[in-house]
Amino acid sequence: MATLGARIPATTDHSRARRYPGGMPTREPAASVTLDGFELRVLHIPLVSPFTTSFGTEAVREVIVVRAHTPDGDGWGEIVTQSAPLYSSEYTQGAWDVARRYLIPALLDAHTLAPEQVAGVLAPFVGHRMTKAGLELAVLDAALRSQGRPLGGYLGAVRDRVPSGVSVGIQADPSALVDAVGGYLDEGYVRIKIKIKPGRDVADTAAVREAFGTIPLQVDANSAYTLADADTLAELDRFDLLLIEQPLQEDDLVDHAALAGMLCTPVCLDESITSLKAATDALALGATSVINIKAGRVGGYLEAVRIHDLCRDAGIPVWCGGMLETGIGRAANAALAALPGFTLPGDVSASDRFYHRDIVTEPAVLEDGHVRVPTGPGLGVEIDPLALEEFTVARETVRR
Ligand code: OSB
Ligand code: MG
Repeated sequence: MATLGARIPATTDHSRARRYPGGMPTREPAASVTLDGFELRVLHIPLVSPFTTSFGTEAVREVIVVRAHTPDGDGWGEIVTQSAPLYSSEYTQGAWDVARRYLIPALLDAHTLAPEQVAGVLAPFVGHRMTKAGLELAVLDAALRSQGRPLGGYLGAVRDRVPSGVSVGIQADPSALVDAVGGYLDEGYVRIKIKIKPGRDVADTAAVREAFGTIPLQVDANSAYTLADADTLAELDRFDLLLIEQPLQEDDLVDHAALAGMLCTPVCLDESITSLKAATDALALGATSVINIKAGRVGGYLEAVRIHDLCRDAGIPVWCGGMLETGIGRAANAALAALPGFTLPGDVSASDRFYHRDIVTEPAVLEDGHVRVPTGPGLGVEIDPLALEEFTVARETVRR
């Protein structure tokens, strides 16, 4: 299914010419689309169980779904912000406002454009990467659907299915955590990630290691520590973890580099990697030796591919992170995770890990520990209009 060698052309690139002295690899750009309008919806989708991280607990996924209207059909995207600015500075109402007030008008003003031009049109507006990513995905989906072309092939996927890891929230106590992890292992998940926070780190990790032996295991702190906690974090070294994800705060690149020098466990950045430039800087500083790539956090799937390319050339392993995506973002993440540099299992779990009911007609399922990369045009999944309607709590259409 793959278009080998297909790569996203960089917009502003530092190292690309050096890495490809014979010239940039060529790839087939997506078709241009004419943008007549965008529909935004806020959805509230109940979670199968509350999800707790170091920054909070959610029982309902609040998310924004985007529909791009074009004369050749619609395209769908997802803005992965959460209801409050706890994981990142972005949040639902901020995303909604910046989308309708600035970003969508700029795209409608451009009117006809290729998906590869979306980031450039939106570049004057600082930040708001998750919002930009959701809009870009809707345009990309519309363009690829009009061409009958799957997103995976367009991005450069080389696999038809991806190994599926699961992110397990903080539970009431270590024994409840062991129960939860045991359930996911029984389902076939090939890698376990547990959330940690101060006071719920060493004992929780020890309990999982003792219960399940040498399973592929990693931990995610979501920025809950400081360098003063280095001794506690070094206690995790004895559990032979794949990595520790984002122990310190988003801006703490220098502190992450210092911490990495004190730990045997590889440090992996999530929150800190907001762009190709941030990834380049973090690697140069020695702040990270593995990268979690999330398209929303970095401003879109095209920037995500550029970070993948950078890491692949630098020999840095990457994996695909998740943001409790609906079937829209989950399909796109499966496509992204099928690129060759994604050498570690990602947080690309089955839809039913989070949701009883999804908003697509064929939600991602776990088969032998893997999730299939959709092969239909664009995202390769169809929206279930009844489910979409059921979960919609706010809706607005912005037209030219
Ligand atoms: O840090 O990876 C994270 C969910 C929301 C916000 C941040 C994170 C997460 C997860 C869940 O860990 C990943 C998933 O969607 O499976
Ligand atoms: Mg994380």
